[in-house]
This record gives sequence, C-alpha cells and structure tokens, in this order.
Amino acid sequence: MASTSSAPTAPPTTTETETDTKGLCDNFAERYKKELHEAYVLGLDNDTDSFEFYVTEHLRMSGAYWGLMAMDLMGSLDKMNESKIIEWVMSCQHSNGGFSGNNGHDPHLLYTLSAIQILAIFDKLDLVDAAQVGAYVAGLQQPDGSFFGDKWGEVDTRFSYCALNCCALLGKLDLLDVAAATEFVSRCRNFDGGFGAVPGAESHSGQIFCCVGALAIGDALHHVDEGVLGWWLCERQLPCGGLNGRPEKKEDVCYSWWVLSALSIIGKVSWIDRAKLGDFILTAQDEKDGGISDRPGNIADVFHTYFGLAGLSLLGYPGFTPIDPVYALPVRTVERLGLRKMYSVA
Ligand code: GRG
Repeated sequence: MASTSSAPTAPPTTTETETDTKGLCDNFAERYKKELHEAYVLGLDNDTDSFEFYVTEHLRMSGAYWGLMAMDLMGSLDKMNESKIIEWVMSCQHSNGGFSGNNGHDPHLLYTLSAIQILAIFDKLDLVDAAQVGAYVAGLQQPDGSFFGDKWGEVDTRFSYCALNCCALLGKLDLLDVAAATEFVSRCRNFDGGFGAVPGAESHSGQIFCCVGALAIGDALHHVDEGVLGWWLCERQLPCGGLNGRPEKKEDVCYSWWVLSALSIIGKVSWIDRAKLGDFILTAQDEKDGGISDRPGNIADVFHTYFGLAGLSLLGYPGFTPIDPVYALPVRTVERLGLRKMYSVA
C-alpha cells in the first residue's frame, strides 16, 4: 500500500483480530442473544405476509445471502434448507448467465454475486457454467474499466467489486480487463483517502469497502494510502461506540462491516475502540424477538443482523465463524477456493 508497503504479503492463516481477544466488551457471552438471532433468521422464511417481505421481493437473492451468512457466522448453517435454497437460486439464472434477485426479475451484477456467493458457501459452484457467468460479467465491463450493473448502464464502484469478486470465485478473472478495472477504481479515490461511487463522488464507507476489496482482488492495493484512509475510517467511530458511513452522519450497525472490513484489509482494526463498538452492536439487538437493527431501539432486519454479526466476527469476539474481509464469505470457503490472502503489513 502506498504509505508503508508495496504488495500484499504472503498468505498467512489468521487475520489481525483472530488471535487477539484483548479489548473486547464486558459480559459478552451473557449479552449476546445467539439463539434468538437464529430463531429470527429461520423465522424470516415464514414471514411472507409482512410489508417487509413484499418490498424486498426484488432483492431476495441478496437477502438470502445475508441470512445464510448470519447463520454461518453463528455456526448454524446446517439449520438452513440447503437443497431448497440451491434449487431456488438456480431458478433465478437467466439464459445469458446472469442471476436476478428473484423469479420474474431481470439479471443484475448485484444478484449474480449474491447467487455465486451462496453457491460458494454450499460448495456448489459446479452447478454453474463458470465461463458463461464470467462472460455475462465481462460483457458489462466498459472501455474505461468500469462496470454497468446491468443492461441499463448505471456505473458504480459497487459493480466493480461485484464483478471482480464474482469472477475470482469462479476462477474466471482472466475474462476481465483487471488492470483497467483497478485503474478505474483508483480514479474514484479522493483527497481524504476514501473512495466514492464514481470519480469525483464523495467518500462513503460502503464504497470504500467495495473499492478496497476490488483493489485487493485485483492485486492493486498500492492505490490505497493506508495511513490517510485508516485515519478517515477510524474517525467514523462516534462517542456511542457505533460507526457512521461518512462525516456528520448517524451511527449505523451496518458500518461495523463496511468500515471494519476495510480497516481489516489495511490491518488497522486496532485503531478503533473494539470494546465500544462491540457494546454498540449488542445494544442494537432485539432482546425479545432476536435480530439486530441499525441502531438501538429500532426494528431488526436481516441486513443489519448479518452485518452486526460480521462486525463482531471481525472484532474477534469468540464463537463466531471467521469471515474474510475481501470476499465477504467464511474464511473456510475462501481458503477452499485457494483465494485467501493477508494484505496488510500492520
Ligand atoms: C458482498 C458485502 C457484499 C456487498 C456487495 C452491494 C455491495 C457489494 C456493496 C454496497 C456498499 C454500500 C454502498 C453500502 C452502504 C449501504 C448504506 C447503509 C447506504 C446508506 O446510505 P445513506 O446515504 O446513509 O442513506 P448515511 O449513513 O450516509 O446517512
């Protein structure tokens, strides 16, 4: 990375936080509502009459990925109905290789990545024709290296990340112009060390995860100024312990993933107060019905449940399945695919 190193180091076996349990919040085991969260995620399948179920119909593929990852992080993946999920995922694939968010919708890179991630979690990538899915993704790359999300032409660094992650999982990175892809992402870097959705757009933690992750996959982390970015990221922590996504905004549990994953890749998780963040995530749990919300007192949802648990895993709390900060998948899956690397020199 720009300030202290040139290239990723050789693959190690642990992340910065996996071995260090100092600085975690008090009484974690008593406060963490694992059984309630399991019941909450399992119950979502039956919640088909709710308003939330209908308004999230078009993005169900990502919802399924969030729910599966939440269960996997808690060590409870075996409670999910694998064959039913896989059958539904495959029913969402289109003749051009891409996946949609649900039956009856158009394919999009966002849902193609979620589908490929779900197949990877269950070790079922052999169900797809990797070259066909890779060709769908490659067909969305533009001459400047950026990616359309789908045929309608929106460009966003979220799609650069989806494309690189998807093709890496499929072993098809060679179908992309990876150098042009990372060059485009580097053009989205701002003076504050962060990254935005397109060149010149405001730095936002969600886009920073996408850009740092895309650069990590593309072996181009030299475009990251880890010192400046590390400062910007750790300044996201507010007095309540939670993280916001950009200056002057409110804390939100999901930034426990977007911010921490980027800090983890550049080896600077220790730059934030891990105990206070753990405490904040725990106070956002629904202690009656399970699940985690965006901030204490609000209604829980599967998105914040996943990213809250993912944050606790990255923080090194005991009992969580380790998660890879680049691929947003269990470490065991990334290792099985031969993709696990340690990037930082911290
Ligand atoms: C595999 C984990 C994974 C991701 C796939 C879709 C995607 C790639 C990344 C999304 C990155 C992103 C932009 C996250 C931010 C989501 C979010 C909470 C946006 C809210 O934005 P505002 O402006 O909120 O409403 P703030 O907090 O800035 O007020």
